[in-house]
Amino acid sequence: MTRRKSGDPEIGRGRHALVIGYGRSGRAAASFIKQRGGIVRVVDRADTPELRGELERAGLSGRLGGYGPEDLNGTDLVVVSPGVPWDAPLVETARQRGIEVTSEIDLFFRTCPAQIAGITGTNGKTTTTALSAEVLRAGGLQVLRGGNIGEPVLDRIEQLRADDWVVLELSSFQLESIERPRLQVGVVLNVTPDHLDRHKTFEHYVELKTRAVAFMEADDHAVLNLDDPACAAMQSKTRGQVIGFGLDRPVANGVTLEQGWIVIAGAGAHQRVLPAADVPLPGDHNLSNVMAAIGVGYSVGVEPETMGQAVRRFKAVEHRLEPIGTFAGARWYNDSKATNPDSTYKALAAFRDPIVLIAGGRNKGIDLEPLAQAIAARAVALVTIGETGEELAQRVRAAGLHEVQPASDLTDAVRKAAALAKPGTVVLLSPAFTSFDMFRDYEDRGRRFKATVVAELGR
Ligand code: UMA
Repeated sequence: MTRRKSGDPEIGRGRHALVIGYGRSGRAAASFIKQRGGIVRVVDRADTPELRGELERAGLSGRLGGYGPEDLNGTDLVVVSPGVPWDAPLVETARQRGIEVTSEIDLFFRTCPAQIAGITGTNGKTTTTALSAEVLRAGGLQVLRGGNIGEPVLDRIEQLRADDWVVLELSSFQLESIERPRLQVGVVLNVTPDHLDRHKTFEHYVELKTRAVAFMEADDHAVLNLDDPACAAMQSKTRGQVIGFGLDRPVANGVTLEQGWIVIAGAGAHQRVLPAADVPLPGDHNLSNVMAAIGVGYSVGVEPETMGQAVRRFKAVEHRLEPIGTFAGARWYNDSKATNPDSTYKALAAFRDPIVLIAGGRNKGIDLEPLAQAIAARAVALVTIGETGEELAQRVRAAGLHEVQPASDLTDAVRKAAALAKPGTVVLLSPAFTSFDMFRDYEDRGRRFKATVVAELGR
């Protein structure tokens, strides 16, 4: 595997930067540029006491509560947060004025001295990122984990050495904003319709995901899910060596299932990694995530047995089919990270017991009908929340499930679900929509759900 060229030490130095959006990513970018002697101004559409406090503590000037073209005066670098559309009016105006436009993650790619394994896909990114980091660590490598997983990386770049590995979760928003996202190992887990409010068409969304493998050289590795047609098609879009993985088909070079074992299939013998039954996470989708992480370890040369041990030790990630506890004989799960229908389908398929589902939120331009059909086919009852709640409830009833109750808030949802649950039932919050109608983000939704369940039922 070729080393990356050492990053550009001049990036950020002496620049007059405008950071748009002062969340986790914006804060990391601002601190990086400031440390390098750049001048940073911040703008954010929100204006809250917390944001004001953060800016003050960081010693930065800025404008809160909105922004416009006048904020570009005196600026020669615009840093766009992932949540800000890449074609937002202010960003477009900056381009028209010839101002360089970048992002925290783009600056990271331009500066990073270490090798990067990037994980993208519609669902399973966070679990696979966490798993891949553990697999590489078990192999004795020094690993920095971060990206869309909620851990910015640019402000930690000074820790990195050339032999280290960075394991990055990459969203489509981030991939769109990186000028040259060359990955030494690039994983694409699956691509199903998501974020269409922002990327407009599914084709464009697939194109953005393809960027994870499109910039590779011959000694890089593209780890691709051959069960997924959009990922399988990426084999012809990369110069990297393809490591395939799949549950449903034989894989010539990569990771597959044989007689109940996850195995590495190569040119020579097949090597056993661990029995599928030993994977400590529920559902076939998690088996697929584990195979992808093993593909990452295989690309880098970690021994199969070491990878097997790392997988066995792995604990569920917060908000992804996370067990909360058993109350009155029903098992409760927090799957707040399910912000699209596809991840709710996976959650519904992960259990054999009857499911009382709690779902609903803000729609990102997705057709509700297939979701309603899937819920009616698999759940024994549905409690709806959020903006899509009423419409989802109606459609699920029309699809043939009669035990459907819209809830007015989260506490009401927990009470209604508890009343519907019998011993042996799984009660699952897997919303299928974003959280922004009722919560700060999906983490806020998941934490409040867990707290409400414990407060209501844990006595
Ligand atoms: N803001 C504006 N204008 C806008 C949008 C947002 O000013 O048009 C402001 C908000 O008021 C807020 C700030 O920008 O103060 C938030 O910025 P952000 O939305 O980019 O969020 P960050 O806290 O910087 O977190 C981002 C990622 N967020 C998004 O992509 C929406 C985080 O992914 C990521 O973990 C973090 O950087 C570190 O890399 C979260 C996410 O929801 C988990 N990702 C999406 C997903 O997984 O579906 C892609």
